[in-house]
Amino acid sequence: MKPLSLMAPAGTTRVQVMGVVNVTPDSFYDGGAFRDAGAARARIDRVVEEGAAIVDIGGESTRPGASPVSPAEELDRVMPAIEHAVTLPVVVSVDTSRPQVMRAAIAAGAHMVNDVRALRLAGALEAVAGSKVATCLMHMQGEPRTMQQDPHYDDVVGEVHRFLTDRLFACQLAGIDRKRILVDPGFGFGKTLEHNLALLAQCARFAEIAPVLVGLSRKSMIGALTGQELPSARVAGSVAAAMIAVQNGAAIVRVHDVAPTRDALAVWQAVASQVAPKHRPAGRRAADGDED
Ligand code: 9MG
Repeated sequence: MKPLSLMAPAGTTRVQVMGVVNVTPDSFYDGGAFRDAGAARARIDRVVEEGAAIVDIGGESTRPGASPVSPAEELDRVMPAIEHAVTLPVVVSVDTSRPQVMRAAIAAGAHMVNDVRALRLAGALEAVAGSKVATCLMHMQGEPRTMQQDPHYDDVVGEVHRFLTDRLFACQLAGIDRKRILVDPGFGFGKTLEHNLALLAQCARFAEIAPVLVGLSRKSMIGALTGQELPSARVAGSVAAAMIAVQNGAAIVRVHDVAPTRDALAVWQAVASQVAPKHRPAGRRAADGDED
């Protein structure tokens, strides 16, 4: 199948929705409901029907406190789902940090590697460089098991910006064309609520580096801001956060709730594509012959 385009053409504002498919038994966000291969296929079909341009398939939880799984287990979880997804009209992303999983997914036809470790594991840069796939480089301070224990930055936006710039440079040195690269500030990955809010408010800074992908969906920062304990009750807050990110320059939003995000984006997109009339000083009315 022909790979679908990931990036909107320059000068356009087409924002894309990436639907989350966690094939894990312990996902914080969806209760691991999609671990069974049939259920994972049904979830992928639903995400595509609801309008996701990209599906992001992961077999290892990266939620705070999560422990790693073996490479064999990760492959067992994700490969059947990837083999199904590549038969559908959607960009297929594999959410992994392991080069062997990247290679297997790419060989099966995946179009993108989403790596919360920004291709820092040995062999990961080479796995992507030896292919034509797109990649998302995410910032994370620490490792999932301990990252939320005491995150600290002197200047969170500056430090995340520097990290992503350095990783982009490392990718280019390894032979990955920068047109294939997206960056992600990594909301909730070794960050307090204040860090996350600063990053969201200044998301446009990261768009200076590369197209920006954000994942805010159902995260604890949304719970903290709304008082919603249950991740499934955080949909409205998540959609609001995604729209703020888009307003601040994000190109791709990674979400659990595709349909409500798609609808909110349709409204945003309609307004964003309006051409603003020229400002007239107060008290002056348009007259025939006025140039506009
Ligand atoms: C896998 N995963 C979980 N959260 C994520 C986020 O915020 N961004 C990206 N790129 N991947 C994520």
